[in-house]
Amino acid sequence: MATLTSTPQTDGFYMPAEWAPHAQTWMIWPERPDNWRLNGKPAQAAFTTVAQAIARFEAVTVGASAAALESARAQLNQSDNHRDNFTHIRVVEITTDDAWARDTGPTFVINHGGQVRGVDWTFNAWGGLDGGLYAPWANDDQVAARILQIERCERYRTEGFILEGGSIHVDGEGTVITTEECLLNKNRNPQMSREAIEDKLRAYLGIRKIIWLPNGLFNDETNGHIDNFCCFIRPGEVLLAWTDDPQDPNFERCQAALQVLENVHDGWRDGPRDENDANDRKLIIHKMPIPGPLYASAAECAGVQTVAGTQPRDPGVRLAGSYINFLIVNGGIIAAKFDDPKDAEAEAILKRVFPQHEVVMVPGREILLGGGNIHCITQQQPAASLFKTAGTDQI
Ligand code: KQY
Repeated sequence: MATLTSTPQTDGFYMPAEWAPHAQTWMIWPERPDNWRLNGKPAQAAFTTVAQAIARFEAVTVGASAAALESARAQLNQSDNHRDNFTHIRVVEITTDDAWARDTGPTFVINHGGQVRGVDWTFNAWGGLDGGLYAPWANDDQVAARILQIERCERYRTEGFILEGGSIHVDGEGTVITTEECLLNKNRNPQMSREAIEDKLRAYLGIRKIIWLPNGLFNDETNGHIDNFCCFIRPGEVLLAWTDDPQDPNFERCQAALQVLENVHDGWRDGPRDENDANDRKLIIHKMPIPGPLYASAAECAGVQTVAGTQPRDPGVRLAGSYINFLIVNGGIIAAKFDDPKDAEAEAILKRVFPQHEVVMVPGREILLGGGNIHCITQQQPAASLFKTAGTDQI
């Protein structure tokens, strides 16, 4: 399919909210032994649980290397429980460097005619040679193009502009939320001003309003991705990771984020307006506790191969555990639990803020040991519509 030289914004495309109907969710099989302990076996079991949980609600496609293709297919479609009720999980060959579909997959955009295209951001492994998590990353930078080719979707490529899907959350009505810690980091697009980066977000996400939180979660390996810290649950409402403990290194981060969310003003280019989101709503803010503090055990760290240039594993380093890192699917919420005392409260909050969805909590520790969680390892593909939607002129 064609690589387009225009932008989604000029073509009338925009990124829909995660709760808009999905055609499917994409994942990538974890294989990298210097990130996933014990040659990825426990992570493969954890990814399988996530994939099967999603496949109860919508189709799932998993990319795996040629060498792992058959093993992945067998594991993903094996069921110990005759009551498991998931649809067959498709496995396709994709050569990758690791397993983070949120960040290496395309950001899908739609228009009011029901068409779906994809944005292929340039990827540099969360910082390139300045704090990035591994090198080389050339295979990962090809993932979005490969997925779009498989799906026969037209592609926008932001050549040279670095961004990961985990660093943005949209409400589908014109507002994006992100962090300065990540998008303004000198290891992403150091040559660009904040205004130039905002222009890119408008052009490729079809949004009008940008909410900048100062930081993401403490010790997040991604330089503070928003998807581990704060997300939209519906237009005008956000869920924010929260601690009341002043000793927690997240305390100042949460306070600073709340301050922004409670006082967002004017993100418009064409003149100041006293407003909150792109539709002039004041945000409703829900708080979500942070699990732990969680740490990897010495035994868990010992199972990860040590390779120069790859993120080392150390039991003294706090893990960036979060209940925010969930995926919204068609009719469901797939969220991580950590065998932590706060799991029950997190589940109750998710059920309260998503009363129309079935909340499914699955074990997240093994994914967290690799540096992320359920949202980070998934990428939703919006449903194409054969019929023109009513649409609005607001986007
Ligand atoms: O959380 C993510 N979006 C990616 C984390 C990558 C960690 C690699 N060790």
